[in-house]
Amino acid sequence: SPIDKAKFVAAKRAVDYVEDGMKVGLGTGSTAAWMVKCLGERIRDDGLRITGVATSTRTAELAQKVGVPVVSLDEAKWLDLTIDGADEYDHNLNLIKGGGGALLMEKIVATASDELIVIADLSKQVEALGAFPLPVEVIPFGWQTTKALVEETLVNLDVLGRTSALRMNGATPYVTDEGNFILDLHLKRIGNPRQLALVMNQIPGVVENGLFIDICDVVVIGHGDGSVEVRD
Ligand code: DER
Repeated sequence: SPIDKAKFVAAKRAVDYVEDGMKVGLGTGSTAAWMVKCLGERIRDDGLRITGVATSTRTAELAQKVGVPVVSLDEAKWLDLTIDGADEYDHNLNLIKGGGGALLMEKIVATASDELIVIADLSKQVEALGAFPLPVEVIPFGWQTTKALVEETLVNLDVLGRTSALRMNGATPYVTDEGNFILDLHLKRIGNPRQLALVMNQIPGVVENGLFIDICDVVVIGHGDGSVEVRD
């Protein structure tokens, strides 16, 4: 499909930034999966030598499968580059991430990197963040209280919508790799993403949110016709 082609060409172009000897953060999601596969090919075909740090167990499993060596973040300590997808990016390269449920490890790994390259198709580009529900990771203890506090906090902030929903996995709550729950916030439009990102993480019970502010350095945009655009 054109979207799949767009994701693939963005992923392939981003892998050009990877140099021998680098420590690379491996993102999560369908676009990042293409990137991991392309890395595996360069390791096999060009003898590229890199060390990967995964942002989810499913990315770690894929990396294993395609021959990308993976170590823990503690072992790597600091990374040269992280390549990851996004659910939305705006003109300031601020992001909403977490559609794939990996936002906590993704933000830790991205922040532990000299550079974050986001790979995306054009459908992720927005004038303002917030059409995509904002994922907020919360600990399971007292999550309904946390949810109420989150919604109460939204009343005083520059957002259009104010409802949140517990992310489910069938009939039970979705559980992240770190054993937490996710609330998806239906905000429609976020007027001040920087403020919202700061306020969200002050609420007791909230572990992390999917707003990536001043973290992304480059967005590589793939198109269905195979062309690629780099924005930094
Ligand atoms: O969950 C995430 O943050 C993923 O990167 C997600 O936002 C992008 O997933 P996709 O590449 O499958 O659209």
